[in-house]
Amino acid sequence: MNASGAWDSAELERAGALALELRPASGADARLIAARAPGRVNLIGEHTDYSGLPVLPVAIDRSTIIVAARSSRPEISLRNADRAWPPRSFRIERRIPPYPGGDWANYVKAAVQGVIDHFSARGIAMNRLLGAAMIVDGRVPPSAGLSSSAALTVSAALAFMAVNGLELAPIEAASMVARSEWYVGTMAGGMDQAASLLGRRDHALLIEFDPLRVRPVAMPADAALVVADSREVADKSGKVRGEYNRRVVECALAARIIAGALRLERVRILGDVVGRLEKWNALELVRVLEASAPPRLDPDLADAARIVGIARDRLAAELLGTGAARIVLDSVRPLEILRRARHVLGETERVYRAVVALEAGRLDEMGALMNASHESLARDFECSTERLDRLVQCARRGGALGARLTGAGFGGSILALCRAGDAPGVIEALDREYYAPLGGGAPIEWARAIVRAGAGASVIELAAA
Ligand code: ADP
Ligand code: NG1
Repeated sequence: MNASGAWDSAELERAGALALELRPASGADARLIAARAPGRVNLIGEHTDYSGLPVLPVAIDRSTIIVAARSSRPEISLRNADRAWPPRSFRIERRIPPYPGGDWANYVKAAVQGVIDHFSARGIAMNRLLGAAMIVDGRVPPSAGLSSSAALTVSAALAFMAVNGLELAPIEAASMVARSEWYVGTMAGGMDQAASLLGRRDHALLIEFDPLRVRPVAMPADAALVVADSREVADKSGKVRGEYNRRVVECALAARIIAGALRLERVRILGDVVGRLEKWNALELVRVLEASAPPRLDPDLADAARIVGIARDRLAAELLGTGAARIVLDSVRPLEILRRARHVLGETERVYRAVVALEAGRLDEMGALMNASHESLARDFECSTERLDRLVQCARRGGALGARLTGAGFGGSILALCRAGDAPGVIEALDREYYAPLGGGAPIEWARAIVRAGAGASVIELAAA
């Protein structure tokens, strides 16, 4: 993963500045490690990853950088270039207790815990680990649907592994980090970490799961991607977590309803259903199930916990403890749940059609698929908001070929696909029709910007000063 070519000159400068801040604390000539991990936007394939179904994201030219100095003490001491995130320090031990929910350093703890679990499960002794002083500089806007959390977790995992001389192929690291983010309480799929680790310049990534695999798909040269922030915070370590986790559970229950109706065995997630029913058109399947009104299913929380494979008490805490969403798992309505499945199964078809459209350079078709994705997320998955819908409409009116929410939704950002020459006009339309009426002055440059497909995460060693 020592690919210094993945670093642009601005990132190397940022690493140099962080090194200057870190060195006095860590000894004048300490050899330092620098890890960078990008955020991502998702072209299509939303809320499919945790059902084991495909996604088509793009790693973006916005990254988080961590510079680390080894220390013989088994402790991670953390500072952040943005003083809004307070310093933290924690002991490296077999079971690292989390900070209270919402603490930024939990993502670093998640990464360290993930590395320890991964290597111990493979018989590598983890009792003599080195600690590190780390400083973080994140330029992926947080809680905007661009995976700042994955950029932080991936860069922390890479830095911690490098400090300890541990190596993993990027694809293995992606599986490891994906699972380790469950530590913060979000039952996420593996899209963000895979995109961050496996990103390729000028390419989107078709990512499939179980087992994780990736195929780069070239972005047509005349395509431009505009990201626009709704200014509605979608904080998954906070209030959005309950809604997100509820969708994960609903999709697992949908798989079970479908399996029951079709007498399929060994079905855990919707991906298992798709795998077994190749002859079915997925949307046709949902239509049949709707028409035949499957029997009412009243799973209790223990049942749901077993289906998604985590302890009942933890599920209860994650789903019910947030207060934001009243999760009523004992009165699940199968038809509502089937709408979630309709989105996921339809979205799966759209992902594969999108790959064909991109490879053929058919941007109009790609735009139409993105529009259909948004409609399905809004209507069936109920994760859009009035603001996201409005932003999507503005982008389309401004000349985008297609626009949709990107990331988990419930706020956050949208992504618009445009012909390169039309992107400035789309941004102008967003400023005029969306940001100006919101008030609060002109939007900051990053609130709406053209993003480019960039390289995946990597680690370099910084020369001693
Ligand atoms: P996203 O879609 O951006 O991943 P999340 O809500 O899942 O949104 O994660 C955002 C959280 O990640 C922040 O609240 C914070 O805890 C953490 N985070 C992200 N970037 C940084 C950073 N540069 N410094 C500190 N914490 C960060
Ligand atoms: P964002 O909103 O970027 O954090 C989340 C999940 C993804 C995926 C999408 C929806 C996390 C860390 N990531 O992305 O795995 O499920 O929502 O497609 O929660």
